[in-house]
Amino acid sequence: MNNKHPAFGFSTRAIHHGYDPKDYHGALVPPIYLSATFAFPTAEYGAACFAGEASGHFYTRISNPTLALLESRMAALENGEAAVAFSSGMGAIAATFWTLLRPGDEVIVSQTLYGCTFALLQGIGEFGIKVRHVDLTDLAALQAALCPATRMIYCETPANPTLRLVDIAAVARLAHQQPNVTVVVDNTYCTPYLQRPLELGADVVVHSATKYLSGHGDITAGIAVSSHAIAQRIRLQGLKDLTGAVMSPQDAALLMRGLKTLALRMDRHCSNAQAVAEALQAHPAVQWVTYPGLASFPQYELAARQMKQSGGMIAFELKGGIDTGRRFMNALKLFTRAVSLGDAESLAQHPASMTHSTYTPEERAQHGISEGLVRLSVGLEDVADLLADVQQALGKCARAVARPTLLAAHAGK
Ligand code: 4LM
Repeated sequence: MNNKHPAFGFSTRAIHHGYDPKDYHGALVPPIYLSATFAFPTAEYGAACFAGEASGHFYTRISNPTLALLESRMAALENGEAAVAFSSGMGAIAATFWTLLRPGDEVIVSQTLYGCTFALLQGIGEFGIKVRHVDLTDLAALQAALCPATRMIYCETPANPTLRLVDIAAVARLAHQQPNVTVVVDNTYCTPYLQRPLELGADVVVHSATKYLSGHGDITAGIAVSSHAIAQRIRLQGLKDLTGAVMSPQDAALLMRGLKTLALRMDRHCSNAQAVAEALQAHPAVQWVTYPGLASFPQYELAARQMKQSGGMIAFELKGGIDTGRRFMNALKLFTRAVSLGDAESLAQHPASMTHSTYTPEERAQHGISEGLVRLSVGLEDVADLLADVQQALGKCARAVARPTLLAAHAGK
């Protein structure tokens, strides 16, 4: 492991990294620099800033002291050299693609991705970039797909919504046998508390910071973490010129507030999700359940090796498919029916008709997203209350599934 920020533990860095109150009138909490532009002491200094010859903040779309503090903290948590903040996860992903890919390049992407990332890739395909979807759990398939035009390998692990994992170290090893291939990992589901892709050989980590990182469902935000050299390119091309998707300083402050409790929250998300996943697995109305902390999880060994804990996300399907799934969702009283994830509140949604409706039904089948899959983002409530809610909703489904069976049995008499 190549630890660039060795001095303090994870939570200490999440709370303190890069800030000393004595430099800011003793203010315990970093001030928010609400300024779009910054004064030049002289015209010559301004020109030097624009020429990249002088350092310092001069326009918030390029940099801002509040964003800079957040970025240095995120780099410290992901163990990268530098980070760039964005106004959304999609902003971070789009800026990374537009910076690192050019017409004629090829990008290899894992089989299943968040719906808007999938749509973005279809979009960049129209600009002469070839996108190859490959099952990255099959290293022979990856080896076969790599070619001299390959410039990037992109994956989510765990994937949204199937939770399928990619072995980051194995993929990075293979990718880096070839020059000029950048491995980009969307670490939204895990956060750096559970998984640090850069330590496993990835080159760039992207996040929807809308989710666990901020943790309270009150901002949309994104982050890209990498080496100084890649971050500088993403900042000056992808952020400044190609997307303009800059994070607001207020959102950076809210995100830093969220980071202070990230480790505590993730521990609770994981233990609550484990209990809910086990309850689902034990229930007769459930067809299948996928959660990296269940011994039945197909990549259980990889999950244990690559992730510190199993995360807060569950995918499952009820007997009777999506009709029963909708009955389950509508019966929930404590879980909220909503997209997004990583909030204090537990959320339930149906990917095929919501977050992954950007895929056609045929594409969903091809990419392993079943029509009946229900996704849970398990929140921070008391686990007994969550289990009671899931059990009562499952009870309604079990009766609904049992009824036609009983009717059929009666009809047969
Ligand atoms: C959702 N997800 O799944 P912004 N990467 C991953 C994601 O899950 C998302 C983004 C990027 C959901 C949003 C409605 C793995 C988003 C995009 O939403 O642009 O911050 O992140 O429910």
